[in-house]
Amino acid sequence: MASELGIVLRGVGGIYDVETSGGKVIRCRPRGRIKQSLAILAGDRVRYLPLSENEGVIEEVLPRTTVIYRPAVANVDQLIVVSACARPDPQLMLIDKLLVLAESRGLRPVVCLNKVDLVPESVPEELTAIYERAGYLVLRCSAKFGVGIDQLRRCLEGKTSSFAGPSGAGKSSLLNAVQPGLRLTTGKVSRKTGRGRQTTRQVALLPLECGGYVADTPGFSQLRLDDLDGVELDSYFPELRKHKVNCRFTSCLHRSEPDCGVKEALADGRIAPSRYENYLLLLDELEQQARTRY
Ligand SMILES: Nc1nc2c(ncn2[C@@H]2O[C@H](COP(=O)(O)OP(=O)(O)OP(=O)(O)O)[C@@H](O)[C@H]2O)c(=O)[nH]1
Ligand SMILES: [Mg+2]
Ligand SMILES: [Zn+2]
Repeated sequence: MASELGIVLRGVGGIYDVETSGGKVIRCRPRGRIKQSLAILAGDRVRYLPLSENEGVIEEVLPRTTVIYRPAVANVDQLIVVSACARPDPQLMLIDKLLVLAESRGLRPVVCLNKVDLVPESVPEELTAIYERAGYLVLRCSAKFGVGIDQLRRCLEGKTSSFAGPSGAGKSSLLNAVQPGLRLTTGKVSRKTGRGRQTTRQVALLPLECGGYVADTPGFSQLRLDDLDGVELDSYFPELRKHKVNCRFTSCLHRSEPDCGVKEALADGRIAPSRYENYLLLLDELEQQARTRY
C-alpha cells in the first residue's frame, strides 16, 4: 500500500490520532526511527502507511511551518491568548509572554478576554485598551452567555489556531460555545485559591465545522522564554518596534538611554505602562538567563 498524508490531532502514550485526507481518524504508531529522533506534536503533518481501515504507521513528519512547545503544537497560524477578566484574575505578564512567544515564532497573536459577565464593563475596556494600543486584535467574550462567540468563530474560520492561557480562563468553554458538538470537559475554578483545576490534560487539535482547526490546550501559568536574545526582545513588542526608530542609538534597549523614542511614546501614552514594565522585567530575565547559560 502507498503512504498517505494526514494531520496529527493528538497523541497519547505513543499512539497518535491522525486525520486522513478523507476526514477519517485513524490510530497510528510511529516507526522506530522517528520515535527516537523527535516528538510528534498535535498539528504535525505526517506521511503514514495505512495498515487497516483504522490503523497505520507514521513514516515521516513533514517540515513544520511553525512550532511552539508550551503549549506544544505544530503548524498553527494563530495563537489565541485567553485570559479571564476575573476568576482567575488576569496575569498581564503571562499574556505578554505568550504574545512575545507568538511574535517570535511567527504566529499571529490574538487576545481573547473571557468572562466579561463577571466584572464591570470598565475591566475589559481597560484591558482592551492596553492590547489594542499595541496593535492586537482583542476579542471580548463570555462563554457562559454567548457574548463575542460569533466574532471568535470568524477569527478561527479557515485557519489553524491554538488556544493558550491559564487553567480556568475558559478555553474549553469558549470552544464548546463556538461548536457545541465538541463537548469538551470543563472544570470549576477553586473558590479558595481562585485557580483552575487543570481540567484539560493534553493538547487536542479539533477540526472545526466552520473550516480550520483549533487546539484546545492545558492551562499553565509559568512560562519561560528560552532561546530568545534580550537585544531582540523589543522587536517582539509591536509598539516598541514602531517607536524605536526614533531612538538616538540603534542599540537602545529603552532603559535609561538618552533620546529614547520608546520612552517618549510611553510618556505621552502611546505605549501602555504595563507593557513597558513587562518588557523591562522580561529583558532582565533574559539577560539573567544568558549569564547563567554556558
Ligand atoms: N462566569 C463565567 N464562567 C465561565 C465562563 N467561561 C468559562 N467559565 C467557567 O470557568 C470554569 C473553567 O472553565 P474551563 O473552560 O474548564 O477553563 P480552561 O481554560 O479550559 O481550563 P483548563 O482546561 O484547566 O486549562 C468553568 O467552571 C466554566 O464554567 C464565562 O464566560 N463566564
Ligand atoms: Mg480546558
Ligand atoms: Zn529606546
